[in-house]
Amino acid sequence: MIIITSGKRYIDIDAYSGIIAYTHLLKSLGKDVTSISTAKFNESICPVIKDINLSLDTIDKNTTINNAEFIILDVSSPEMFDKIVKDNNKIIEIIDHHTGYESYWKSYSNINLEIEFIGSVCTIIFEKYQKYNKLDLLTPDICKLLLAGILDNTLNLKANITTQRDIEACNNLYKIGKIDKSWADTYFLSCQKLIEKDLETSIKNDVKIKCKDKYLPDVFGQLLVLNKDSILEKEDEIIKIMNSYNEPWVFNLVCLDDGKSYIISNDDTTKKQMETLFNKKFKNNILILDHFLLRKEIMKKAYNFKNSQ
Ligand SMILES: [Mn+2]
Repeated sequence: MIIITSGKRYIDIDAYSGIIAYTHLLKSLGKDVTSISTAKFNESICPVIKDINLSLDTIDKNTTINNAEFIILDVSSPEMFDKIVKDNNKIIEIIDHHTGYESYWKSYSNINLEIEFIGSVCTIIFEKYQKYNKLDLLTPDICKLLLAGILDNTLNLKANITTQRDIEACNNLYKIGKIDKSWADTYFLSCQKLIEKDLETSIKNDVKIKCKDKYLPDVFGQLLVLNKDSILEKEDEIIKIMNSYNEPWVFNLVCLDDGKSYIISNDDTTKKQMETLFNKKFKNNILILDHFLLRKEIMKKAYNFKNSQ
């Protein structure tokens, strides 16, 4: 049996949808495959997504994890893998768009490695449907899942990381699923409502820890919202939640409707790092980027910056 899974602490819509859609595809190719995650779902897996009648499989007594082989999506740093992955030699495939671990996996000839700096893993999964000539298997529900993964991870196709492949995948998915383009707003609004309902859980389900050695503090939070106003009103609450990690932290509030990132920090060293990195000044605890950046883009920028010093 093959288990398709992702990260251990939380998964987002890119991983969630990618796992479901890839499982569906490989099953149609006759493989014995199941989708399992023991991680929490972050706020990108919102009510609009949960209303879709597709989900991951559950572990039951018939699930034989010990003999399984693994496919891992949307993560390639081994310490971040779902806890059910205990042996790298059982991994047969890794598909990710976070860079940094390409050379680590080179010595594992058992692994089909696909790491590309592209907008979304869901784009790669969509392309696999094309490659295997299985586009007829893309039901409107699967199209919606893949669309949400791409739209979320590319900031509605406006993030710098967005490639032509992401755009084409979205256009195809809208068309194949007969989905109106206004569905993107329906999706993002559902995420925003979930965040507003429980800010603390939303933040904690999307915090990256151990960003060290990358010219960044150890704790890096991020939220993606349609509109920032109701969130920035709660700046004090965000600071309190981030302070609970007892480490220097930085927080990236990505706002879709004005296209900006609001970088929040209350620590002098971190503020100086961010000011150097972006050549911009904090005003109190907030530094505003004129064009939004995703955390993975900021991490890459910080990593390159550090190595150029
Ligand atoms: Mn992703």
